[in-house]
Parts: sequence; structure tokens; C-alpha cells
Amino acid sequence: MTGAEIGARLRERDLTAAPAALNLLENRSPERRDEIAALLAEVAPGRLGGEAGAHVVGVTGPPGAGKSTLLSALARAWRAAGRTVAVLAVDPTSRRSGGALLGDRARIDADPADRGLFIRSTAAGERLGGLAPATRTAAQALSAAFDVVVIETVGVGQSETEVAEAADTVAVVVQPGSGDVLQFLKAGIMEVPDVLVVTKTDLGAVAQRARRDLHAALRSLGERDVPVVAVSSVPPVAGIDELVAALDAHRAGLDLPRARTRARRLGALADFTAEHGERGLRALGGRRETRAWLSEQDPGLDEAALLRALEARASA
Ligand SMILES: Nc1nc2c(ncn2[C@@H]2O[C@H](COP(=O)(O)OP(=O)(O)OP(=O)(O)O)[C@@H](O)[C@H]2O)c(=O)[nH]1
Ligand SMILES: [Mg+2]
Repeated sequence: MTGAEIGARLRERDLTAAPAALNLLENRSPERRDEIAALLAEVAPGRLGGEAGAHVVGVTGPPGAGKSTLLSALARAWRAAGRTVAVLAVDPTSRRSGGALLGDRARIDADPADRGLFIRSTAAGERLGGLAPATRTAAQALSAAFDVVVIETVGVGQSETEVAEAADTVAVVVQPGSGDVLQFLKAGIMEVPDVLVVTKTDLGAVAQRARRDLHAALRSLGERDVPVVAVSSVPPVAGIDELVAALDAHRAGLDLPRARTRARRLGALADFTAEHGERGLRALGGRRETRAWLSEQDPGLDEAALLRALEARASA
């Protein structure tokens, strides 16, 4: 199947094209570049006649906070509501082993026979603490076919900034009793997420305290509208419907075309810098100049097309 064929199938919301799309997008060899570009062109907003319909949700937080278990519960709720779901889990540990072990970081319970739920674990690649370059474009491609696309990343501090650039809604997952997120929030090291989730409320008082502390920190930052949702992802499961509603409410309040256009432009800039370094950036007149130039480009262009435009400009 060619890149264009895979892209066309995604555009027609054929979920069975998802594995082939990921296989192609994760293949970073230069000879596949045109295929990848062809795939992305098929699902570009210019081709779709508007932004892809999925809700792209970033789920991030410290190791072991309960992200994957939460996603198992969330995926069940979304599927029960008839929504199709793709989960892209970024595995930072496989940098050393050189390849992602399927489902390693994800550890998401799912019915293997369910065609409406697609789960993929990807190695983080060369990028430290960030998104695998393939993950961002995979999220964009799958957005044409699925109702919900989740990007799960591990980390606190730097990682949610990159996720925020790729996702419509960012949820940061906090484990009760671990102070990192609270301290990072208070110190302004961490960007305030769209939704905060306290996991493991089945543990009782410690979870309630975590929720109160986060509320207090948000108040002191003047961010009293950010919801803090307490969940238990293991029986007795609790708070999942409330979390689904909080995520939906955030998405409903977004200027989606504006957010997505910004994401594609920042993504193209990140791709360009990853491939051509600071030196390439200087050839474009610097980062600020390049962002200004990107902001004048056609909002219907996909990330790969924007990257090609940057490269053409750099070599002009
Ligand atoms: N009691 C309780 N344990 C939970 C809950 N959610 C997750 N856990 C446990 O917490 C541990 C870590 O859960 P994961 O879902 O793998 O956490 P994660 O954030 O995805 O971890 P990494 O991907 O390794 O960063 C596991 O042992 C889970 O069983 C919960 O709601 N209650
Ligand atoms: Mg996980």
C-alpha cells in the first residue's frame, strides 16, 4: 500500500489502515520521505475540508503515576459511548534498547478483538524528554479516522510543553503523596495543564489531600478554572465519567483551527531543527524570524508540506 492509499483510507475513516500508517510514519529512512509526505497530504486540512475531527488528548505525568491504568478505564468509557480510540504511548526507556517493545509502556488492558481501539507504543528516539517525531505526525494522521487520539508520555516539567503543542487538551496525572507536580506547578517550572488528574483515590485520605493541595496551588496561580479530577482506575472505579466530561468541556471551549494550525507550524519548526540543527535555523534568519514566516503560510498545509517549504527557503 502506498502512503497516498493509506492516507486516503484514513480520510475515509477506515481504522484498519492505522497499523500501516504507523509502520510508515515510524520509518524515518530518507527514501520513505515522499511516501510519508503523500500520506500526510491526504489527511491535511486542505484535503479534508477542515480540521480532522478527533479530540487529541495528551496524558502525561511522572513514571508510575497511573497513566496507563487510567487510559484503560478511559478507553472503556469512550468505547462504551461509541467513540473510537487510538492511543500512542511514547516510551522513553527504549532509547537504550533502540526499539519499542509493543505495549511495554502502554500496559493498557484492551479487548484484542475490538477494532475501535488501537494502541501503539513508540520509542522516543533521539529526542530527550520529548515526543518522538513520528508520534506527532501519527496523531495528526489518525485524527482523520478516530474520534479520540491519546498521546501518553512520561515526565514532568519539560514534557508537557511538547505534548501541549501536539494535543488539543493536556491532562497531567498526579499520584497522591508525590510532590513533584505540585512543586513544579508552584515554582512555575511546569505549564499549567488543561486538566489535572489525581489517581488512586481508592487510597483514601492521601488522595483527598493531594487534590486540596493542587487546588490551592492553582488558586495561588490565579488558575481557579482548571479542573482537578480525582479518579480510581481500579475497582471500585470512580471519577472516570467526570474526567471524560472535563476533557470534553475543554475541547468544546477551544478555537480548534487556530490551535491545530499553530501545532502544525511548531511541529514543522521542530522537525526542521531536528534535521538541520541550529545552523539550518540560522540560514532561515533565526527562530523568531522563522515563526513569523510560518505564521503567514496557508493554514491548510500539513506539517510535512510546511517542513518542505522551510527547507526550500533555507536553500534558496
Ligand atoms: N490502588 C491503585 N493503584 C493504581 C491505580 N492506577 C494505577 N495503579 C497502579 O499503579 C502502578 C503504575 O500504574 P501505570 O498505569 O502503569 O502507571 P504509568 O503512569 O502508566 O507508568 P509508566 O508508564 O511506567 O510511567 C501499577 O501498579 C498500577 O496497578 C489506582 O487507581 N489505584
Ligand atoms: Mg504507562
